[in-house]
Amino acid sequence: MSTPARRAITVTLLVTGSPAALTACAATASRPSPPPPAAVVEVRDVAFTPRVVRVTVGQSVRWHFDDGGLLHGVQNDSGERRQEFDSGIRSKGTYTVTFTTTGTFDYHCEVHSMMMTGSVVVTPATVKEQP
Ligand SMILES: [Cu+2]
Repeated sequence: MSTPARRAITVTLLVTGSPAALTACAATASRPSPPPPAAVVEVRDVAFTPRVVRVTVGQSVRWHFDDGGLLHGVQNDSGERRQEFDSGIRSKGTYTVTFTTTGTFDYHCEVHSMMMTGSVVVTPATVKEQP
């Protein structure tokens, strides 16, 4: 049973890969904290707010579930295979996705698929200047 130990080593190498992460680890000596999300979507009042968010490739979107105990989810629409995501059904907490490819990614709440929909628009990290 060497798998857990090997996994721990892999995680450590990833964390210490960046000087900033190394500093953070030395200061807190706890779990690494990911960079802040570029956009936050509130899951409240049986809606996603804002309904459309825009980020660039490599940035992340965080959904914050806070609807008085109502169960919701964040699931990418079927047919989209380039960036799949699924928060599961939940009533609180956060769910974060880092988008690694450009495009418009439509999603819905599995519980209220007719009422709760949203989109993440991912644009290139560097926009070419027009000639
Ligand atoms: Cu819902």
